Amino acid sequence: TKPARALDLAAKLDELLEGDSREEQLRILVVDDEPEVAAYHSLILQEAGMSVRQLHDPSGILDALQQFNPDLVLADMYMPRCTGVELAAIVRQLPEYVSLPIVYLSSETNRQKQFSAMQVGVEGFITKPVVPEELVAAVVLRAERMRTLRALMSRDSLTGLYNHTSTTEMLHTSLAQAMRLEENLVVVMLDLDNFKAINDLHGHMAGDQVLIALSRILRHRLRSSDIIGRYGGEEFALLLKGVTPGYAEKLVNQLREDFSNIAFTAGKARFNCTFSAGISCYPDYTHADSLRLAADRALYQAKNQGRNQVVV
Ligand code: GH3
Ligand code: MG
Ligand code: MG
Ligand code: MG
Repeated sequence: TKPARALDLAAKLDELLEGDSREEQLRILVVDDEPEVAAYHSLILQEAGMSVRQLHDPSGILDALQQFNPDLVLADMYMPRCTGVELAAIVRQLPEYVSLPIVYLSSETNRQKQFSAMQVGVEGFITKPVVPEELVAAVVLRAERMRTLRALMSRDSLTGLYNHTSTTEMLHTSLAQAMRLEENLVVVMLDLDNFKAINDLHGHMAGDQVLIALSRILRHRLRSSDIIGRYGGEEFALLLKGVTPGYAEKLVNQLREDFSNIAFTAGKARFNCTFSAGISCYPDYTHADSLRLAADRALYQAKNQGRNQVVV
């Protein structure tokens, strides 16, 4: 049985994701200078279904965070080269880890010492020797909350698509992946046509319905490995992996046609909306910025040539 949801935010996330698959396994980084102790705690968490990485030398913390991207750090409080408090202080200096939960495993019962640990932003203490069920419950609760918060932060609240910041990050990671796998990566920049006029004529709410409709059709038509971002107000970015620009052009043209046939209503008025799109591709362009700029240039050309079209 699942524990009760800690926050209503989880319900908001489910609504945003609309049946998209959520990453399942929670990732936990276990830091302990004693390998047997680390292995024991790891085993408890793994048996509860979590993905665990062990770190025995706390000086490797930043690399471990970067490579493993955990949802929670479970750290021993006393280690020879670096105390748990020092460890937390190092982690908290970096903006991307300010809200990463850190839980101490410790035999420390001294209130003053626990308090000074709390001051560097530690989420809680679990006393050793651990009761496996308690350890699992304490970790799952905090790690799930972190996972939910991260997912919400990466999404746009109107459409549930990736927001500008996470789309930009994914352009970089997808490009690196494409280079590694020697695969194509297609970037599509897509912008609604004369959208200002739609807002002016039919109201902002009707405009919002158009944005939601487009995001739904994109979700339903693209593969789960493709990335769909709301890049700006009425501008979307698609990252399509392992396809040719020619294939992407056909796909986006089909989407364009189907979208243009949707009849929107606002009061008694009925209206349609179209989009223009520009396409670029790795390996034609080999940097994230040049890929995006090339897709932008193609989009600009599509607009100049009369809108409601796709340019490669
Ligand atoms: P073009 O075909 O050249 O792209 O013309 P356009 O009117 O679409 O472009 P412009 O950049 O002039 O206007 C974009 C409009 O998108 C203006 C802005 O109010 C609207 N917009 C941006 N974000 C939202 C939103 O979240 N909801 C609604 N309803 N409108 C939005
Ligand atoms: Mg120790
Ligand atoms: Mg526009
Ligand atoms: Mg625009």
